[in-house]
Amino acid sequence: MELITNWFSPFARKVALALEHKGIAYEAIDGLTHANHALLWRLNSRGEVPTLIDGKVVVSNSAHILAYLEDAYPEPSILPRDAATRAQARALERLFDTRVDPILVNCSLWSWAKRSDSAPPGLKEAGQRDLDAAFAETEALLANMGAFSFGDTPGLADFALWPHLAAIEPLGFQLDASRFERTAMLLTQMKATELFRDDARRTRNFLKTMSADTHETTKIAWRGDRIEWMLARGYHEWFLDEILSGRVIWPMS
Ligand SMILES: N[C@@H](CCC(=O)N[C@@H](CS)C(=O)NCC(=O)O)C(=O)O
Repeated sequence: MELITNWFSPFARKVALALEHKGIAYEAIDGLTHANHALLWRLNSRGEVPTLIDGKVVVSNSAHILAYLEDAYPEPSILPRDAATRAQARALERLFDTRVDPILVNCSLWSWAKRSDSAPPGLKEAGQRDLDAAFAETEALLANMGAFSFGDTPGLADFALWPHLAAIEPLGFQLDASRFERTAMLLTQMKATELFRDDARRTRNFLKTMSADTHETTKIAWRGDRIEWMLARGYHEWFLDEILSGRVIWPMS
């Protein structure tokens, strides 16, 4: 099996965690290097990681890859047993994929991309406000949590949440444990678990080696949810300037 990945991508990390939890061996290929640019676009028509190759089967989009893995390699399962709780696990995945990811990525561009400007005023504060709203929803979805989101072993929701939750404090945001007790407990549990610690180490090591020689660091790939958050929070002029300055990569060839 091959995973077209990138260790900075929360979506690729989600899939890698599911593969590792299921004990499935895979070869990781960084799809976002200059060298693998053509390969990625051949496999994934949006030019995004992750994409999974399992023999003749090629699957893109992290949620679909996890669904494929659960169908093809059901044991150990990464889903709760009953349909209603499965729906809750997927709701958590979607909340972090589409609402939390845009905030963290958009507000952190200045820490990893090559830029000469500063973040527009108020962006970080808007980010924290919207993160708090997302954490409030997370608390409700975690109402019956065990050690992990839906029991005593990690599963789909944990794999989806971890890359984002692990980035909150390093990016200068807060997860207020007095207001978001379950979410904070979950993060503490993950930080004490080898599977998640290994993932964090891999990402830290990757970030030490990433450079303009190997990866695109000036232009930013803008997916729908990330654009939506910028526009919804009033940064349309900033975004227009990004387009006019040629710093946007669109997810279409
Ligand atoms: N919905 C997709 C989103 C994947 C995505 O946004 N991938 C980003 C990295 S986090 C990407 O590959 N962007 C292209 C680029 O950076 O060139 C999924 O869940 O797999």
